[in-house]
Amino acid sequence: MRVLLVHPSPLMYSELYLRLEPLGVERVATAIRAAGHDVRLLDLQVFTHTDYRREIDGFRPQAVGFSVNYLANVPEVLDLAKETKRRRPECFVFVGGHSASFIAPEFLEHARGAIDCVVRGEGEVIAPRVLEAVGDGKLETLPGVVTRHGAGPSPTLLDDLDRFPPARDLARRRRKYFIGVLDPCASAELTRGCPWDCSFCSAWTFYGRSYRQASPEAAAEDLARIAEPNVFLVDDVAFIHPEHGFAIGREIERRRIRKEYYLETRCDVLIKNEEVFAYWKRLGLHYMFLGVEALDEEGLTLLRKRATPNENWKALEIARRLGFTVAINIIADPGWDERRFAVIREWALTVPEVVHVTVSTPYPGTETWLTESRTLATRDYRLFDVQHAVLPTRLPLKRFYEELVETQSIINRKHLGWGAVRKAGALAVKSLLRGQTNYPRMLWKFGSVYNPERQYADHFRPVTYEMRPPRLRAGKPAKSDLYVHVPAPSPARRAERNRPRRRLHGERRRPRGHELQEVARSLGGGAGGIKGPAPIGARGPSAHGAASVMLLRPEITVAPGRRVNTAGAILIFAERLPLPRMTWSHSMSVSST
Ligand code: B12
Ligand code: SF4
Repeated sequence: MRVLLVHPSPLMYSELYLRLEPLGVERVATAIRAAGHDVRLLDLQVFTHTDYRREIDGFRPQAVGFSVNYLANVPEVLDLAKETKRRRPECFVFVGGHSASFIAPEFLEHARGAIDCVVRGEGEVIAPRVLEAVGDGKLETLPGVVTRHGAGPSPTLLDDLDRFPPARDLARRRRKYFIGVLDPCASAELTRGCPWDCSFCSAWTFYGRSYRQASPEAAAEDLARIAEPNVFLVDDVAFIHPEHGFAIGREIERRRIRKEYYLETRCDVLIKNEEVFAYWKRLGLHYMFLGVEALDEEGLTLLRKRATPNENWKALEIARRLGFTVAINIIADPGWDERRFAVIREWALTVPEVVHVTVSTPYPGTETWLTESRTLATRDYRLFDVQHAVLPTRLPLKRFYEELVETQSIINRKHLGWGAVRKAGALAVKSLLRGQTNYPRMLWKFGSVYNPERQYADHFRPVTYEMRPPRLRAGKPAKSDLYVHVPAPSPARRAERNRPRRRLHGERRRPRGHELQEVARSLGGGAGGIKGPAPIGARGPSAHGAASVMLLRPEITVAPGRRVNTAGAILIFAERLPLPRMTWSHSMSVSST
């Protein structure tokens, strides 16, 4: 099949500071390619909609897959999906990615048939299976897949991060990818997921609070394959386990890989694991993003950062001592007034770090989405990009943007424009000499991207697609309302499940009548099906897959091979039986036959 994978356009933030390769799509591309498909990738961060149309007409894809990590890209993808179906009605259109996973039914509703399915969760394993199932009418039985006709079971996690390394060869115009002075810059992933649970973040809810690591060999192998001199590590929190960081580092040294790195981590992780960061400094790690988010205790508690202001300052001191260039982010609350903005400005000018200010934004998939008691001031997806205020502001909206942009620009003058030209100039010249223009351009673009008039005017654009409002609730929401990947049971729960069953005399739950009837019916019916009464251990097909007859009621003792009545004693088990609660009868009956 000819498959086109598409990453949508950049958001405001990426218009200025960075533009990075779509690593998730590249990994999905590897998996699809391994299944024998002809795959192309188009990144609209560096290509245009005209290029997209050209690709649709020239490549004539039989399937188009859109990546929607960012909520603000939803309208763009809906419009492109509709246009694609108009041009090529037979083309299969599917959507995956972080944000799409949290709003699948709503996405399909807006699409009015232009999107065949939304694939929730990680895409590597399931995407090839989706393509295999195109046209067979059973798409919605696959894990994580949602169509207008139904939804499959919860998505499953990739068992091994080493599988499916990114297909970087498919990302064209790679020289366009950069982050600040790291120009050009590739991306890589050493770990996936996050064990913390900050209330404003959906990284942990997407991955069901899981945390996985690539093997040091595979991680280094992947870095060695990268042609660019710089690498952005996309991990949510780098070096949670220092031994993993050291092991990758040793592989990097062994292979003599020389790159400059940028990564993101938490303040408490830097404090606890200072040595691994110091080690990586020697390997080429010069830039890091530290999740500070708020300056005061109250703000940090509200965000459930599980960090104190003291820890944050200590981490900044460590980073300075180790010689890192650090970027930090402060989340501006829409309730801020002029005084509060002034405090942030003053503070930001006294510290050497690069300070970003973003606006507090409840996203589907976060706890704040369900608990934020202020009603949304807008339901326009495009404004959910952390640069717009989507909750009511205490200041008049226009005034809020003036304060926000004023704060951002004063802070920016520290690092961009004429004020910093001496420092930045040499690096810009170096970039230009290498034929790279991303960083030098960034130095002068601030005013055209961040502009209170523009941000205010964005609220008055006609809205074609409106977000479904959250179902507000008091208190902590149930985890089941948040997760995409449902967490695996804890070791204690797993041990309990796997405990050998000695419950031969009625201490367990009896199967409900309708379950028995359903299984008995399926075993009894159909050509070749087992007709009751049947011997214990007999095998045959059933409506639920291969089934075998087993003892269910232990108080009836039956010698192996003896016939029992399906109504009284029985049954099962089937490979694909959709009655997981009956699994216990399998182990019980095994021990009794
Ligand atoms: C790296 C990263 C970035 C990179 C850019 C990555 C890129 N080019 O797409 C940078 C630093 C530029 C960035 C910027 C921003 N980011 Co960001 N980012 C991340 C981060 C930490 C990891 C993403 C990643 O690369 N993961 C690794 C790859 C392998 O996974 P993946 O992309 O999710 O892909 C997998 C699945 O999603 C799925 N999949 C993806 N695409 C497709 C397509 C199909 C067809 C299928 C079937 C499956 C599929 O399969 C993939 C493999 O398993 C996530 C948090 C997270 N853990 O997801 C936040 C995150 C996505 N970012 C977020 C935000 C808010 C932003 C910004 C708006 C603001 C900011 N200051 O951070 C900007 C805007 C960026 C833009 N597009 O213009 C939010 C998204 C919120 C939302 N719901 O919209 C997240 C969730 C972080 C958070 N705090 O909650 N980001
Ligand atoms: S903000 Fe960082 S530490 Fe908190 S849950 Fe998200 S990724 Fe984890």
